[in-house]
Formats: sequence, C-alpha cells, structure tokens
Amino acid sequence: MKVMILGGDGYLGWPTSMHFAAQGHEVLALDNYLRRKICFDTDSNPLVTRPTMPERSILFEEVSGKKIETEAVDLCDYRKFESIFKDFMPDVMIHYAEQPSAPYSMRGYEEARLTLQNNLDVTFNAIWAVKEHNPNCHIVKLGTMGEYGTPNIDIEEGWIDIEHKGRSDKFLFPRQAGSLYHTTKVLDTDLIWFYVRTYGLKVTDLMQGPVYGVATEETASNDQLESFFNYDDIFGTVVNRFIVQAVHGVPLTVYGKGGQTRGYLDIRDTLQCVYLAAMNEPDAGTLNIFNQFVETFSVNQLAEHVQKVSKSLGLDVEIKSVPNPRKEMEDHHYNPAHSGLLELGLKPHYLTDDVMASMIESVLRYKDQIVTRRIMPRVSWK
Ligand code: USQ
Repeated sequence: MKVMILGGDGYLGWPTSMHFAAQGHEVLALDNYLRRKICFDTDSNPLVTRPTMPERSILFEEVSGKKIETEAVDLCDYRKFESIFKDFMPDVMIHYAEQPSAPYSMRGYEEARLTLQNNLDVTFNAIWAVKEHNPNCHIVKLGTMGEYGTPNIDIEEGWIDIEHKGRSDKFLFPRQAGSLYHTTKVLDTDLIWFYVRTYGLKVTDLMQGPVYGVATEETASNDQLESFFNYDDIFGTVVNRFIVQAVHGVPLTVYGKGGQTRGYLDIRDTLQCVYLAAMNEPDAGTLNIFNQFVETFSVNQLAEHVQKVSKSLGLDVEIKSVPNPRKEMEDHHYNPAHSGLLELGLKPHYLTDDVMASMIESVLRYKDQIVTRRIMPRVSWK
C-alpha cells in the first residue's frame, strides 16, 4: 500500500513510518517539526536528541534495506498538502499531525490558538484532499480516550444507542474533554463524522490512551532510531515521567489524590493497532471507532509499580503528591470498552515488571542528561 503519514517525525509518527516500511509498504512521512520547535521553545527537550527525518531515513535504510520518503512541510498550507497528495496518491493516510500536549494547550492565548488552529486545519485539509482527489483513500485518525473524559457511566467504543420517549437511535458517545488539546480532538471527530456521512469517506478513528516506551522491533539494531523520550511536564506522559524521576532520585509527582485512571498501552501496541486499523478499512460512508489501550491504571498504581521495580534495581524511590495543576476528577468511575482491536487480532504487551525494568535500565544510561527543572509542573489550568 501507499501510506502517507502526517506528523511522521513525532513520538508515534516516526515509529509508525518505520513499521509500515518494514512490512514492505511505500511510506511518505510528512512533518513541519512543530513538536521539536515547541519542545525547544518551552525548555522541554527530550532525554536524547534524535536525528532529523532525512537522517533517520538514511539510518533506517542502512539497517533494514527499506526506504522512507520524507518531506518537511506545513500541512496547514492546503495548496502544498494538495500537491503532495496528488503526486503520491495514498491508499491510506495516517493522521498524527497535531499539537499533542494538553498542558501546552492550556499555557496561554498563543498556545491555545496554535493548538486549535493547527489541529483543526490539518484535519480539515486531510479530509478535503481525500474528498477532492481520492475518496477511496482510508484515513486513519489518531483521536484520544481523553475525548470522552471521565463520565459516571461505562464508556462505549465510540457510539452509544439511546432510547428516548419510546424511540431509539445511535449517536457518537458523549464527549467532554479536560483540556483544549483534547477538545480539538472532539472537534476533529465531529468534522470527520460530518464528511464521512455526507461524502461517503472511509475513516477509522483510534481513541488512544497515554502511551509509554520508545523501543520497537524496528529500533532493535540502532537506538538512534528510537522515538523521543520526553519526561518534562509538557510533553512527557506519566509513565515515562515517573521512570525518569525514579532514575533521577526525585519523588514521583502524583498529581492530587492520584485516583485518576486512564487506559494505557506500550508503544509497540500503538504500532500493532494502527497497522490493524489500516488493514481493515471501513466501507464508504462508515466511521469506525476503536478504543485503543490495553489495560487501565490509576496514577497511584503506576507510581507504586515504578517504586517496586526500581527497588529491585537498587533505586530507592519516594512517591509524593503535588497539588494537581489540572482540572480533572481524582477519584472516579472508569470502565471503557476496548474489544474492537482485540477482535481484529491485537496481541497486547502488558506493563509487566520486566517491561518496566527494561525501560528504567535504558533511562539509566542517560541519567546524566536529565534536567531537574523540567520535572515539576510549570503549567496550571487555574
Ligand atoms: N499525571 C500525574 N503526574 C504527572 C503527570 C501526569 O499524576 O507527573 C496524571 C495526569 O494528571 C493525568 C494522567 O496522569 O490524570 C495522565 O496524564 P498524561 O500527561 O500521561 O496524559 P495526558 O495529558 O492525558 O495526554 C497524553 C498524551 C495525549 C494523549 C493522551 C491520551 O500527551 O497526546 O491524547 O495521553 S488520554 O489521556 O487517554 O486522553
């Protein structure tokens, strides 16, 4: 297949590009390096600097013999997007090209504006290019479990049947996000659903939980191919952050009561899920939605797990609640459905002691590069 990856330099975009190329698909990875720029501007650089897209592509070809085409381009510019789309004519378009940090989107006016504009512009341009030039192209869109928020009922897989005054119908499951970033994904969903039902597009929306890890099958022979490992408060997700904090010898930063529960997955499972989604395209006019995570944990459970495994590696780790910089429920019901991807064949990697230990060991190699001032929360919702 011809696979066009929007956001091909990102935390998930680059591993996805390698994964599809490794399976023999023709891959074009597009990115404007926005994530790298924001990391630099906010003093949130990852633990290890990673090569640029063309450099990564050369390294990947050396180890795999497979080529990934790359291009630095701002996908908010529709004329450029359209011309690349028409030249490449993808069978599948995988859309990661969004500003992905909740804290960044809550930092101030400029950051909120950039998040809203970038995320919706790229989604709209992706839909428009497909609608105009190849409605057969399957769009695989990365949504987020955070679109649903934490309602006091079980979360269904994208849709809900509602009975009202003796009649019934099927609707998108209610969404009520907890940050502007998550809200842009809710807006994406509405935009996509409108174009799917009106113009017969084929879209799969993957509602993903927080991801951990950086190593995948494709990085085994060269760790320069690994993804970004952010541990700062803006781009670092909670598991990656706790591991760095454990290695650095600072208390694990549980926000508030620590009862916040989310659905987590290993980066290797992101690749499996996106691949399975791409291989199972919906019919024209259908929006498939899958909840993409493999197990749920509260923040306290994660902190205790990191503490336990660290101890077995000789690290003495303290857990300390800090005032929650976010506005979110700290103690709530959480029981989301997630059978769709398992039915398609997902074989989960769970967060075992061994997986945790190997992540801690790989961070230990870069212990000297951890920057203390990036650890405590610097952005507040209040
Ligand atoms: N948390 C802590 N301590 C920390 C960091 C986070 O207690 O030091 C808590 C947060 O308050 C939150 C939970 O851990 O309750 C998860 O936070 P996170 O930073 O790992 O994840 P989040 O901001 O929700 O966003 C991440 C990705 C985003 C993706 C989302 C999936 O950055 O792109 O969409 O995970 S989900 O959370 O399911 O919406």
